[in-house]
Amino acid sequence: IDAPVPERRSNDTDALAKQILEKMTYSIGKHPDQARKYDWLRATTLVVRDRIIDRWFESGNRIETSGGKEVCYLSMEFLIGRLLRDAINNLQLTGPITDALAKFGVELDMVELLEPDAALGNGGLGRLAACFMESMASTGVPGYGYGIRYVHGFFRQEISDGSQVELPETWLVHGNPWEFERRDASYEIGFGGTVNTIHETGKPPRQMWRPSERVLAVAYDTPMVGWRGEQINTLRLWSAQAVDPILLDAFNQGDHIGALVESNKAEAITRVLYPADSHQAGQELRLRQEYFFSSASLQDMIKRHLKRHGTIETLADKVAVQLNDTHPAVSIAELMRLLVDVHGVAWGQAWDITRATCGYTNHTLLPEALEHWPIHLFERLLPRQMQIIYTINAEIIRFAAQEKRFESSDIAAISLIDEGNGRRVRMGQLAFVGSHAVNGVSALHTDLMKETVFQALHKLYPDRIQNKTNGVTPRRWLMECNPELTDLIQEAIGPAFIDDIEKIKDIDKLAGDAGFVEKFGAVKRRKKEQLAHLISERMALQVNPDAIFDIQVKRIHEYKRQLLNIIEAVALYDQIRSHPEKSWTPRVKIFAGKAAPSYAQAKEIIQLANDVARLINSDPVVRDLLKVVFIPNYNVSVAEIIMPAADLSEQISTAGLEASGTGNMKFALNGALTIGTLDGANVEMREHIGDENIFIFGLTAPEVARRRAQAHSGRSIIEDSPILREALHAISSGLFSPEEPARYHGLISNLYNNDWWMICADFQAYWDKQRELDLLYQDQRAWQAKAVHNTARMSWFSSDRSIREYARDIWQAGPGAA
Ligand code: DL6
Repeated sequence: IDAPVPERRSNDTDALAKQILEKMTYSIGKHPDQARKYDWLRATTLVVRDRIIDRWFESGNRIETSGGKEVCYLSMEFLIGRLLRDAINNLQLTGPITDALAKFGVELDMVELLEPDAALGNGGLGRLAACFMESMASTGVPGYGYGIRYVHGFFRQEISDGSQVELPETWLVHGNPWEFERRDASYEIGFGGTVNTIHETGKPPRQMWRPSERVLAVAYDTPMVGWRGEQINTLRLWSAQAVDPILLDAFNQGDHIGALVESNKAEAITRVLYPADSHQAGQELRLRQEYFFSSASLQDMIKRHLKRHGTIETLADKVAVQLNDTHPAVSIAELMRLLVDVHGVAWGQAWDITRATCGYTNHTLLPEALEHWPIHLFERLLPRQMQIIYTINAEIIRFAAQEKRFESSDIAAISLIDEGNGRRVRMGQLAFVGSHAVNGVSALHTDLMKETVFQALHKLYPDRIQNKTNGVTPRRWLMECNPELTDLIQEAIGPAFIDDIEKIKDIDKLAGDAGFVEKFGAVKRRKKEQLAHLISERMALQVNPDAIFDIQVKRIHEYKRQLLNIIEAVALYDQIRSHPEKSWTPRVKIFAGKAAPSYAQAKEIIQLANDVARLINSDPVVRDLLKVVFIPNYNVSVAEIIMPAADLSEQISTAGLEASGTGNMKFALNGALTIGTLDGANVEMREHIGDENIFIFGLTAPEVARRRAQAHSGRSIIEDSPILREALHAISSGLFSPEEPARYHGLISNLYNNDWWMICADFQAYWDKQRELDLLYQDQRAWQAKAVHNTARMSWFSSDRSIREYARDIWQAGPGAA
């Protein structure tokens, strides 16, 4: 249709101010005199949104007319955070919007802080998906993010008497001005029922699934704004609704609750995000969530493809589906079902299309996180998909056994069905065999994939696994969270690095320039003051911005070893008290992160951090030399204040267990030095930053594996190390928990008996590195020079680079693709 296209809105201050006033009046229905702070947020968001929409249409038209390939990124989690600052920054409207709001006496900074965090993810995996959405738009890769519109995102954490308390998160209570409900994009999703074979004359028999239950998936679209607003992609999140909103018969018979049962059951699918990042709960609702969003996304993708290209046969040429971990792995079976049963494609061709279309990213090798579903549950909920999985499995096993002559142990490892564990469907194996490319998220992790969980599959398909090291978007994680550093860099080397982060390398040479290094240190000091202010406001605790800000923020997990860090704090406390005459470098040890509600050991670690903080912070003997802080309710917005304020970034996981890490990248980009193990992306960070600018300690992954195989215990190490022994004794004796002296007995005796996470094994090396850092910090010039090298050499860890690699090697999409 040749409908008129609205003119692009003007971005000058007066036009913006006029439009803000209009939104306040006609969309919000308030006179500026009555407007509350939240109304200003809404009016500003609507004005920014208008400017995005114009460009959104243009991006949509471009992909329609170019006939190019689009990417569908399927992820159960998108940890987006706030969007207003990101959108304003990427549209380069920060100055004009600030001025326009000032005309009403309103500050943009204040307005931005009111926006709730969209916390639709648990941690690394979800935040990576959010960085990838921004980088896809910024690098011109057209595509959709597909996920779930959880009503309640990641829980709000409070600390009460030192322990984590989980409270519901309610990001949608004020409505969400960024999203558009698309009732025209809604699909039926089936569960349960039976599968019948249909015989028609002249045609091969086919399978027909008759689900016993149906729910509706309704799309909500949020624009994802790329840098300079040149490309806007779509994040399409699915909300579940009942096909029949109310059972009128039941209602009319007086069963008012029963009348709503179906509706409640349907809506439950998208009500809450499961709050576990590395543990599979095995619950039916989770499988329903996974299938629900996978099926809706694939149906949507196929519908769009058919509308554009008319035939299903070209699907793999026009669409790339990326499975973000195994959560959407059921997509392999569902895509087969849609192709074979719904679109009449022959099995062999459907399998070729499925494999050519899909790619799978693995984000963890932790055994407890690998998804596998009991067959009886899978079969009951998804009977046709189960049949398809059996058929795929039979073919793969035949190929391995007959063509490749694999032994039975390898066949057992390859099988999509785990026969040893009460019969379960292995989602990792399903994702692997149904994808043309399988990737890990750091070089080390990719090697470990080949050597461990996917060893047999790697032998069967030796070209399938590749590495795509993670990255973070420099817009949010430098420009927006650290405008002071951005300005300083721009002053020194000009603005080119803003468009091309590789150019940030130009500041490397300024590490030898005393004036620049001093200014770099001054920016860090300012960011530390801002964090000190947050700590003072939230926790009524004063910390000294001249101390080393030594920060570990991430999910709480035994393998991430917050416990090692806490034990070091206790040991340091002990040493400061025993040797007050020494010249100690003041330190503030800062922790933040959430524990999965069912993860008892992680919650115990939170409590220990808080107990240790309580005693140390109130001890006048250590004065300003040591403080311990646990900042509650870590989320993306808090991270944006924390990352630029760190002197020292703690990346101390047991080697071989952290797939990549991305916090490590955000910290280093903002000039923090890293103390870390040779784990995940730390390995590659060392290669880029230089061994002399990163502080690596501890056992390597093969050394950890060897010790574990020998049933390593911590006892002899503890007995030989007075510093460690004293620290453990202090914790175990109840020094930090006088109200319950035995509180940490179990935690500490585990270290004596087993030391599974190599805390004792790595303690001395960690302690020594920390003391080396103490000394270095006393030479501010030397420290800040290393900090400059860190910022200068982190450009490779931009998610733009990661996305370009996915686009080139896996998707064959985006600029430069044929
Ligand atoms: O790849 C993103 C992120 C990595 O940086 C972390 O190292 C890894 O722990 C995390 N994995 C998860 C667990 N997911 N699952 N399943 O969040 O992924």
